[in-house]
Amino acid sequence: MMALDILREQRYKSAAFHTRRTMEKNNMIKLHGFAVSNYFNMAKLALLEKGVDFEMVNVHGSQDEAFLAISPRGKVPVLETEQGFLNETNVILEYIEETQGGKPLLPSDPYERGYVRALAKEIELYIELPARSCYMEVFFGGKVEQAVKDKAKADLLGGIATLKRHAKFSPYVAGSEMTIADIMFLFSIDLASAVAGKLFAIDLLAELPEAKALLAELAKNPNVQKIEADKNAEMAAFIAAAKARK
Ligand SMILES: N[C@@H](CCC(=O)N[C@@H](CS)C(=O)NCC(=O)O)C(=O)O
Repeated sequence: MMALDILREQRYKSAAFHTRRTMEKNNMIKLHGFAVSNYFNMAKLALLEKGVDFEMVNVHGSQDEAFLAISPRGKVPVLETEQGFLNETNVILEYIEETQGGKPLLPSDPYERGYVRALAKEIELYIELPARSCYMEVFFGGKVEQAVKDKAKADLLGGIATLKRHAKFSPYVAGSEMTIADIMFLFSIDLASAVAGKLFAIDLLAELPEAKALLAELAKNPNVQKIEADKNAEMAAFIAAAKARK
């Protein structure tokens, strides 16, 4: 082969490689959200645990028309797939589980899957959401009405009692393997504990040492550590912006 042909062939191969890379990149899953969002971090941890190649798009929740077009309630995370956008974290976690290989985050047995899903839903509805009603006062220097705080306290205690009754913590929430229930747990319990400590002077996990042990175990996970580092890097700017908005 002449030198020119070799050069042409190399150029062709490199162009084909570049096109393939670009296509792969365009088809790559994109996770929209920001590093301080606990729900965003749930989806991010699932992707990292599975070793999925994904891109992050830094965006905050908003009611802007352009954002509402991809997230109907204006919240993050949003997962951008080849077919379109998906919102709601539990749905995103399920989609990731169904479409991506890597480490399973749901058991194969349908009943066991149901058990994990029930735990994840209980943590979201009965722990994360009541705690969230007080985030404005606990994290952003705002004020929350006493009636809201009273309800949050009763709901949170009910949520923790539910978790104690239903979870296994052996050592993971649903048993011996890490699942989406642990992901929901990890990124809900820390915030809920902060709310309970600061507003009600309660150690939310006092009756649940197994949960404290699991948090300590999960804190050793390199992907959890990466998410924590990314979160801390963005935290000061996020809090300043949130306080300026209030
Ligand atoms: N139910 C939603 C909740 C997501 C959510 O509350 N995200 C927060 C950030 S952690 C958000 O986008 N807040 C912006 C807003 O409400 O304007 C989900 O499961 O994804």
